[in-house]
Amino acid sequence: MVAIAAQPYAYPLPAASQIALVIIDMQRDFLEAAGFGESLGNDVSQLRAIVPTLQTLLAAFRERQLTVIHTRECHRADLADCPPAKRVRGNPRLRIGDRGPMGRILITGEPGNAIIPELAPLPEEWVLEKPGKGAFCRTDFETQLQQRQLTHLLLTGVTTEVCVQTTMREANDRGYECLLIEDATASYFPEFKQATLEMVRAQGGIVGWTATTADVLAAIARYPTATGVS
Ligand code: C5J
Repeated sequence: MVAIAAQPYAYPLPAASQIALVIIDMQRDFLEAAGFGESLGNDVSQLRAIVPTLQTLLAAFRERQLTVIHTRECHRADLADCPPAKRVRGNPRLRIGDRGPMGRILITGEPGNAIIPELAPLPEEWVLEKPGKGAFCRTDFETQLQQRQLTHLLLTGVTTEVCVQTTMREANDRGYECLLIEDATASYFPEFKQATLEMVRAQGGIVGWTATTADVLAAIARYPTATGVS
């Protein structure tokens, strides 16, 4: 069996056509000053540490022509897809839809809503816009996964305990085999990241698996590259 060395036990690798790297919300709004993350009072510099790791994963997936899915948390300009509860909760400096230095906060098409340049999607890559924390909430994500016959999702991105964990739980409930890449996800709260890793792999993998980038790269090296040479 070809597998990724993972916790709580080895994660069996499917056919190359069935696996996807899911990069959640690596947007300027969460990683740069004056975006949504900072408006909530967070130290956004903490999230940058995973960028080189994600670049390595992205290159390995692209080299093998494996599916890459980028997500963006965003809303329509008229906020029709933003529940009032989401907009009014708390006491942020700038609310969703307010104008900040990077354009309107968390609004699709605004400069701050873009994925950071280091991880910019290729024109042919799948970019899922999602109004919720989870990628399945009010999107066609499940339909698209089914149409493409994807069954195994390797999750990365930010923030671990919010959009990443919500998406992983939604996917797990729908029957997808999910693995969270430990050093390719980050939180504004390191202790929340650690707790998430432990809770997803507890009880025999109740939400899924976790593994390091090194172990993922070692395993996917079994898939042929576009040129046939690894
Ligand atoms: C948050 C996210 N934290 N992408 N969004 O509001 O995790």
